[in-house]
Amino acid sequence: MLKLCGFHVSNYHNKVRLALLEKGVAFEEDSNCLPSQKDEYLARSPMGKVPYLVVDGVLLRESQAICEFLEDAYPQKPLLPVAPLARAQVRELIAFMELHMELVVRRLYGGLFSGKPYSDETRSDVERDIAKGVRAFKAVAKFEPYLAGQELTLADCAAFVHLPLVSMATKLAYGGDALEGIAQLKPYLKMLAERPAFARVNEDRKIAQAAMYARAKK
Ligand SMILES: N[C@@H](CCC(=O)N[C@@H](CS)C(=O)NCC(=O)O)C(=O)O
Repeated sequence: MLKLCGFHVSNYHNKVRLALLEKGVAFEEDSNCLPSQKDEYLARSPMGKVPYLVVDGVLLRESQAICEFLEDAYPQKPLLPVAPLARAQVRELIAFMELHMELVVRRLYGGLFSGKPYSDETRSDVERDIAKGVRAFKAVAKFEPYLAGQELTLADCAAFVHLPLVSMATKLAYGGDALEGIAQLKPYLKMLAERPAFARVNEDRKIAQAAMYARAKK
């Protein structure tokens, strides 16, 4: 049995949840599991992050490693193409989005969402680096209608959770959406949001986010 641990606001948790739901793999979930640097949590997740997946008592961390495990273990309803080059292109898209877009704007999150201001240097470094990430993403994103071509893949699970954060963070920090110039993006995200698995993850995220804001206001 599989158990996914994390919380519904986490983009990386939601990426894995989307893959599980789209693949139709049965799983349990602990959605009250928060990142922590406490020893007890680090014993389960050595980076102190979410998500992690429990597979028959064995713990697996890192969303991409988890998604690739799911592909290998549950090949029905694949989210990676068969051809090696096409598989690599999906992974390339995910690397561009995660390493060169989401992780870049993540440097602003403390300042934007938790009142821990970032420096002017961070502000300008992020502005420079996100432009590179967006350039790379635009060079490979197909929108035909999915990111990697005609089939839904893990790249779409990643895009759905990460790209709205890139838009939100850059709007807040710079007054303009770094993804504004990608005309296909809004209709693409809307199309994904109509799929039952994506609608469910989005709805649960909104509920969890509203609860989080309500707790923070208290
Ligand atoms: N590379 C990791 C990133 C996971 C990640 O950054 N998760 C965030 C929540 S969205 C987290 O746990 N942050 C707490 C921390 O970094 O200490 C993955 O793909 O699973």
